[in-house]
Amino acid sequence: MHVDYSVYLVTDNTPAILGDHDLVEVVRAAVEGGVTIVQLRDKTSDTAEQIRIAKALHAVTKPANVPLLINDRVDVALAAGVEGVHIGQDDIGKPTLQHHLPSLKSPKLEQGFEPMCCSPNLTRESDCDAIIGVTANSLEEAEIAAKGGADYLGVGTVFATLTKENTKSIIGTSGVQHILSSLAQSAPEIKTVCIGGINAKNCQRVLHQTAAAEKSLDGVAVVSAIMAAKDPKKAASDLRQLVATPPPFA
Ligand code: TZP
Ligand code: MG
Repeated sequence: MHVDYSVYLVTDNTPAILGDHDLVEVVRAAVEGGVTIVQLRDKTSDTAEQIRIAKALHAVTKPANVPLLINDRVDVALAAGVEGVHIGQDDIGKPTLQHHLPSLKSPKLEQGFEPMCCSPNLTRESDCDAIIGVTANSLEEAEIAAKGGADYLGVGTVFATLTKENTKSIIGTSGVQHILSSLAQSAPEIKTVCIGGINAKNCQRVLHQTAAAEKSLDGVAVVSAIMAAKDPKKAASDLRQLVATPPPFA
């Protein structure tokens, strides 16, 4: 499955970000504007509500061929039949990640742990093709996730952000570059996006500064730059265009 990571939207349903907008309508506008992949990140809704939202988002993303991933919740992803999951280091912990990531990727069932598949109805042996993403705040975390078989890494936090206040570490563009340089040797195939404080003003600079590494980013992941925008469609389309264009100072 070819996945375009260039403009990666991570949702947020908190009033501080979403205001009085409707989540599904914001994602619809963002997809129309050109986001290439979407992650449902919902820290407040219960399981049934998350499945309902995931299905509503999938009705928007699937016809546009935009993959939908669910943050943390393999069960929600399976129930909604979406394309994958994104797993945060804080959410399941390093030893668990190290242990379970290979079984998530493996087409073989491991005891007590269902591998993620595009649809719960698919034959797991043959059709397991889920996208698995993992957050990496450091080189160590990146290497563990890469060894475990992650398809992509969300590298960050690049810049301070109000969206996720308890972020462990701000690594800046130099931190991203450090991780990319090492991955160029150890996991050249793995895809990478950066996250944390990325917006239309800084995305080209971030891509440019980190591309000095032997491995360049495959895209930028944003929450507030689209979810909190007055016009999410325009915000998405601006980002898409900026990411595809070499910066004027290059
Ligand atoms: N993980 C690291 S930073 C972050 C997440 C989910 C939030 C990024 O939000 P924003 O609004 O794009 O800075
Ligand atoms: Mg998480």
